[in-house]
Amino acid sequence: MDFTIPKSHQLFRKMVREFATQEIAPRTRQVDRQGWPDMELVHKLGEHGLLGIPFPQEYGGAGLGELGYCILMEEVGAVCTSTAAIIGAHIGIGVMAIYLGGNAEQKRRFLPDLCAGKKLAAFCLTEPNAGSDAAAIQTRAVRDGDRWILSGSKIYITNGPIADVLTVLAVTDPALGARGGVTAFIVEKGMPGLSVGTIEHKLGIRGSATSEIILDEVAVPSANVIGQVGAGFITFMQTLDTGRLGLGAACLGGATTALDMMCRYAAGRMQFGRPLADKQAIQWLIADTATEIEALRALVYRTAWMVDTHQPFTREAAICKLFGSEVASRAINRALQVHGALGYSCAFPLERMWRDARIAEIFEGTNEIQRIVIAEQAMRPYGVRVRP
Ligand code: COS
Repeated sequence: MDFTIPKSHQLFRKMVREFATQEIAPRTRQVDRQGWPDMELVHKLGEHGLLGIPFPQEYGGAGLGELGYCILMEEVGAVCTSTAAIIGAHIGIGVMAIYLGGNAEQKRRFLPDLCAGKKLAAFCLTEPNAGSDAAAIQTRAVRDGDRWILSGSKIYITNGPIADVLTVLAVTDPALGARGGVTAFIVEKGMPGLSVGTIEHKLGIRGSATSEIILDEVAVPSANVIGQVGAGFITFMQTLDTGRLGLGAACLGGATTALDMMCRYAAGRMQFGRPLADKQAIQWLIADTATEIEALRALVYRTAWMVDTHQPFTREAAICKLFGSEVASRAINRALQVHGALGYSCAFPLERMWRDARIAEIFEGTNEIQRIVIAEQAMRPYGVRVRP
């Protein structure tokens, strides 16, 4: 659907592609090996204005909307899933929670530094007893005059160890639950009682940093309550909608790279006196992957247009995330199969891509949760409320 993309955004794609090729791609293998982000690269992302792409210019963003964000995620996802995960945790959910739920003063206070990459964000929802069941969180916030005291722990937080600004969901009224009893807070690095717990060692996206976040009676000023007290669950759900779309875009990039690798190898690899591309078994893998990628591309960019034109998109974002993660996993798995033992070798990038792709079926809401969200939306007109 490139034909619907304005010139400004096409130029932006060109710029990001150059940046991704020159700055990100050469570090992809190294960040995977070291199991930690390259902080120089994270700073460069900020210096190039890439950490505030969708947000309005008045808050220091590039003003390129969701369309710009999806282009960014597609191009970065094409070369490095770890870097896409860092950007997704920052823009797609961390900063997005403040942008969607915060008041003008909070956006003025926090967004400029976050958009410039002077500060990095993380989104803190998941807890040991609350993964898919987001409303079951136990982190507690108790009012104390003009501040709130937060206690609890969050786990599997992407950017957790390197974040300066954390958007945190906590229970403020256990009797009300998700409907009015849960509030979102902006917690800042350096606040007494805030600490980084266990660092995760992961199968993939090893070039991103994931950790536990511990809140031990952290005093957070009321000015850091995102929006209204009790509105946090809805803000976090709306934030996840945009995050899931961006993740679908990153998967589109990864799948496209896999198809490119598959075709390139099939064209050059000779077996039984003919290139692999001459064999129908390989052609069908290529054809199925190309078909799925085109469907995903149409889905992602149509959904971005829906966001930018202020239409509801919860269902479409869940579809992008579900379909995108499965398309990327299938595409990379097929590319690995076409490459045979070379695909399995650590000397070649496909094994890393294969490990990296798996997380997209799990984080930002498992694919099982996406199916529940999609079924819920489908059944609404029939008067049935689908429950998890
Ligand atoms: N946008 C706006 N409002 C939403 C919403 C969305 N995307 N999703 C839910 N809500 C609203 C509901 O409409 C409901 O309000 P009303 O009863 O007034 O209509 C309220 O929030 C509670 O929703 P619901 O009853 O559906 O909540 P559940 O506890 O049943 O859980 C799911 C809903 C499963 C969708 C939610 O828990 C979820 O998304 N879980 C996955 C969490 C996740 O993605 N974790 C990843 C961690 S971050 S990387």
